[in-house]
Amino acid sequence: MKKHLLFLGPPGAGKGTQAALISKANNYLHLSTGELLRKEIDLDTELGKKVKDIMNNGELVSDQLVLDIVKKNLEENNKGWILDGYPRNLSQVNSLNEELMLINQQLEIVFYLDIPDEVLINRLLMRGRKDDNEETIKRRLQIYKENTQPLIEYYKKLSLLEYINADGDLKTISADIKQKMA
Ligand code: B4P
Repeated sequence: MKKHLLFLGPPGAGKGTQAALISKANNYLHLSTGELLRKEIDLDTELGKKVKDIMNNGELVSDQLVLDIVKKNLEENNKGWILDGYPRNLSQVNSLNEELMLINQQLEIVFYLDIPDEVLINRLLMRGRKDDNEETIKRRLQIYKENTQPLIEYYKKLSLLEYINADGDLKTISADIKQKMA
């Protein structure tokens, strides 16, 4: 069973949903940069104050800031892990590569959760989080296409990419992921 996984895909593809299911079933660390940042906002910490408006506008927070969060969590962890929502651009890929070299671990599979734009827009509007309004979703999608989508080609070239059709029911999608992890 592969232990070092990354979930890649547009906002609303279900990265967080599937990463939570798979990490719970395997007792892996679920490292969601979005979730950790939202926690800081809820607790109204200095960090939370810094990122609140950026996140509510659908922009990416600074690479250094998310790197600090990722490093701390990976270095304190002694089990398998799933990176959810990180890396989101090529600079974050380079930082992650350096960190993995430092802790002597390797990424084993990158799951690319693919879903049509209209399905994810509807999902996010139904959820209705602070950053789930029509204008912010459009901005998040644009940022995804400009910054994150190139990572698909990058990981494909490294033969790490596994394609997942994320337009379906939860169970079918997790079964597909589990089968590809084996
Ligand atoms: P994230 O928290 O990563 O959220 P996301 O990409 O919007 O959603 P995800 O794909 O995880 O969807 P989910 O499972 O929740 O990012 C939020 C913000 O944080 C970013 O915009 C950015 O500002 C900041 N950020 C995070 N990481 C960063 C980084 N590395 N660098 C810089 N900034 C960063 O699913 C969405 C909805 O669909 C849910 O309601 C769910 O219940 C539903 N759903 C899931 N699967 C379904 C299915 N199969 N069928 C029907 N509904 C489904």
